[in-house]
Amino acid sequence: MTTHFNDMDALPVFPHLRRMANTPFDLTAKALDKNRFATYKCKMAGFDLLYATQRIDNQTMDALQEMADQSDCIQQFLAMKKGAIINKIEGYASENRAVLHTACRDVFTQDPCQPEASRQAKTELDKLRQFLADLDAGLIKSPDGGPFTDLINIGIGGSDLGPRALYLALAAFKKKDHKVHFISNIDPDDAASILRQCDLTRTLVNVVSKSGTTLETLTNEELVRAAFTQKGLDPANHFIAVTGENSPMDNPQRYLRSFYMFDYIGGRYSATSMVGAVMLGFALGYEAVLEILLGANSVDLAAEETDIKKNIPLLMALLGIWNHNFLGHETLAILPYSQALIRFTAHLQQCDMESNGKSINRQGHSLNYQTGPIIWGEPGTNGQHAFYQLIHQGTTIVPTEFIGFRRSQYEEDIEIKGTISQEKLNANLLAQSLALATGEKNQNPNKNFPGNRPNSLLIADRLTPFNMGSLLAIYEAKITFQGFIWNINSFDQEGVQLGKNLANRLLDHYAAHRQDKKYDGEKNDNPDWTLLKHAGMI
Ligand code: G6Q
Repeated sequence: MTTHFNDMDALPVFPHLRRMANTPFDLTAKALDKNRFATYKCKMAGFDLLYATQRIDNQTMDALQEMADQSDCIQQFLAMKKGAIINKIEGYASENRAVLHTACRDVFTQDPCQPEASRQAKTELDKLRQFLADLDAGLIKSPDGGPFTDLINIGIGGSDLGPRALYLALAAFKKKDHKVHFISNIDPDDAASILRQCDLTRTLVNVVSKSGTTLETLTNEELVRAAFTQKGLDPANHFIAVTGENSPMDNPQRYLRSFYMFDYIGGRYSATSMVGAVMLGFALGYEAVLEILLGANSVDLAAEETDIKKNIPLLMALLGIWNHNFLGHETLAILPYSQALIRFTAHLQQCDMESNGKSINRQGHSLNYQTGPIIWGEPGTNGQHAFYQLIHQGTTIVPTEFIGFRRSQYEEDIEIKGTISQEKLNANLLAQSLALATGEKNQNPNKNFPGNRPNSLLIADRLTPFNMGSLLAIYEAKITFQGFIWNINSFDQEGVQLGKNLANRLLDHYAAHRQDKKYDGEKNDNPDWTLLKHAGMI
C-alpha cells in the first residue's frame, strides 16, 4: 500500500504561515519579560529548550501546531519506528528499506516497537558485553600478555562522524589507560600520524563499514594490516569488524570478533548501533553504552508527543522550518558551549545535510520550496572570537541553536575574580542568545546591533552518557520530522554517488598509467586535463 503525503506548500496552513511571516514577532521591542521566558520553554529527557528568543508568538505557535498536525508527522514517526518501508521514492528504483535506528535503543522493554529489529540489536549488545567482559578478565589479551590499551577506529562518513563525536563528547568518562584513535581520510598522512602514536602490540583495530566496500576504509584497513604484519603481529588477533550481514567484510576468520549492523540503519543514524557501540564500549565500558542508549530511547519515546510545546525535536523542527522557509534564512549555526562537543556540529552537518539536502519529493517531483538548510558551527566561546561579528552585524541573518550545560564534566574548576570558568562560559552563552535577539540601538551605525537574530538554547545539567544519547536522538528526530514535513526521503544519499563513480573511473586510469606508463609521451603542462580526457570524462 502506498500512502501519499502532501508537499508542505499544499498543507492548508501554509498560506497562513506565509502571511504571518510578513510581520514576525519583534524581539527588539523589549518584549523578553519573565512571562515570555516561562511560556516559551519546553522540558524533555534531561533537556530544556528555551525559545523565547525565536520570532514567534502564540499565533505562530498555533499555526506551527497545525502544520505538524496536517503533515501527520507524528503518525509517520510512529510508522517509521514500527518498521514501515519509508526509505524510498514512489515509482522509482530506490533503497526501499525500513528506517530503524530507533530499534537499536528500543532494548529496555518487553514490548518494543519493532520486535525483530530490537531482538537483533539485543543479540549484538550481548556479543559486545561478552567481548568487553573477556577483555576486562584478561581472557583476550595482547601478544605480550598485557591488556589492550588502544583502539584504532577505521571508518568514514556515518561510520566515523557520529562515533567520533560521541567519543570526544564523553572522553571525560573514559576508562583509565584506554584510548581511541580515528582514521577516516584516504589521505595516507591520516593513517601515518595515528600509527606513530600507537604501540601496535597493545592495539585493537575496529574496522567499521556497513557495505564492506568503501574505498577509504578498505584501503586504510590494508594499510594498517601491513603495519601490523611488518611488526610480526597477526592482524587476526587485533582486528574487529563491524559490518552488514553478507558484506565482503563479513568474514569472521579474518577478525578477532565480528559485529553486525543492519540494512535498516542508515550510516548517519548508526552511532547507537554497533557502529558506535563497539568503540564506545572499549573506551567507556558497557554500562556507559547502555546509558547512551537509554538517553536516546527516552527521546524516541517522548518524541511521540503530538503537542509541539511538549516535544523538543518536533518544536525544533518547526522553528527551523519557520526560520528557513518562511523568514527566508538559509543557514543554521549550531553552537555548543562545550568543548567536548567539538565534533558534534560536524556530525550534524552530515546527519542533516545528507538527509535533507534533497530537491524532489517522495513521489519524485521537483519541489518549489527550500529543504535542508546549510548547517555549520563551532564550539563557543571560540566562535565568539571568530565569526560572531557576521552573525551579529552581517547582512545575512543566521538562526542559531545554542547547546549548553549547567555543570562541567570534570568539575575541575576554580574561582577567578569571583566566578568559576563554567559560570564565565554560561554567562557568555546566555549573553549571546540575548544580544542576538534584542540587539542594541546606537546612533553610531558601526556600533548598532539590529537584533531579531532568532535563536534557541538547548540546555541540560551536565554532558553525561545519558544526556549525550538524548542530545543525539533529539537531533535525529528533528531532522526526521523536517523531512516528513518537507515530504522528502531523508534516508537515502544518491547525491554522493556521481563524484564517487567518476573518482573510481579515474582511478582505473591512474592504475593504467602507473603500470604501462601509457601516457608518458604526453607529459604536458596540463596533466589533470590529459587524465580526464583519457578517462573519457571530458
Ligand atoms: C551515511 C552514508 C555514508 C556512509 C559512508 C560509509 O548515511 O551512507 O556517510 O556512512 O559512506 O559507508 P560504509 O559504512 O558502508 O563504509
